[in-house]
Amino acid sequence: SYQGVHNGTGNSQYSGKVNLDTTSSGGQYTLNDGVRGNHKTYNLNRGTSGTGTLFTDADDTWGDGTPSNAQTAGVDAHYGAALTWDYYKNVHGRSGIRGDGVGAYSRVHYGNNYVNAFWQDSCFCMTYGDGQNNQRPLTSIDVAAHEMTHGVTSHTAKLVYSGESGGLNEATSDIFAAAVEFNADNPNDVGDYFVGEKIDIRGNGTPLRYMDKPSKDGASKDNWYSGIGNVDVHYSSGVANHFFYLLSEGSGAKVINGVQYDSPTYDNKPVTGIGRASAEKIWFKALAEKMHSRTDYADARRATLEAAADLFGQTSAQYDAVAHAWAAVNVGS
Ligand code: ASN
Ligand code: ZN
Repeated sequence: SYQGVHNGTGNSQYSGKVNLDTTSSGGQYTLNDGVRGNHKTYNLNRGTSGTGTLFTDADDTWGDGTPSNAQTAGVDAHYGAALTWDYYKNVHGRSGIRGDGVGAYSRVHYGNNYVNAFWQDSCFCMTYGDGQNNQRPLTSIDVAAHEMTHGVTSHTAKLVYSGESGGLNEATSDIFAAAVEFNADNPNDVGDYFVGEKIDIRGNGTPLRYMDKPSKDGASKDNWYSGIGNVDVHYSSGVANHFFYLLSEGSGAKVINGVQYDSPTYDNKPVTGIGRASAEKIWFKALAEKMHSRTDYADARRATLEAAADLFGQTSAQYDAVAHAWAAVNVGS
């Protein structure tokens, strides 16, 4: 759920009309979230360095839902950061990316027609391009949560961004992107196991990634194989995304929030899901307490089994489901 004071109102591009937490200063309002570690949102105005200008507004009503209004991307980014903050705080008891209550900051309108978004440890900040023709800023809830989660990973397991650990790093961002979107409970952006379905990065309405069957994107891997460490981390992530989907929802056909999924298994054995909430708890505990910079898929299996044992016991259905879900993506003992 979305907490805070909500003095402001935003007209976002992807999530409808949203509440915002802003700060009143000198007769104006700024996109500075005083209830979430002073997380600020800046307008780079197509620049590529520094912080540009902090968004300000006279009446605390921001954006108009279209990319022609410069505030709109700021609304989506500020809202996504707030939802992600609330998710880590409410669900995992973590206060901010470092767990110290200090906010990061967001920068929108990076460059010209820039079709990406990214997290940087160096600035403790996340940055968003405006997409094709500067019409589709990469500021949807799931993309914001994905980027902010890179910060969380950097301050927990510190998974190295290459090889199998890189795939696990990417998957961690996709897993919590889905979790934040589900937890947001926003009728204009309902939860799903896709990444980037709102930003239409391909221009044909398809998502950037699919967690139930990652290979649907034409590049991501559904199952582990020897040598997967040599593929791009955004595709080797498919194995863990698929694991997480199976652990949460189980194999086979399923409709969630009106969306049809159909998740296959490598071993052709069915997997019974344990629900998102338990799966999220297991992945977070594994990330925060069991994984390290060089964790590979075999290590991730052990880490999540240990987390499941700690949380639910070694004879629990949850523990068994973790083992079955890893077997279903070809990660064995
Ligand atoms: N948007 C990409 C990501 O967060 C940027 C990158 O390749 N690191 O994964
Ligand atoms: Zn990423």
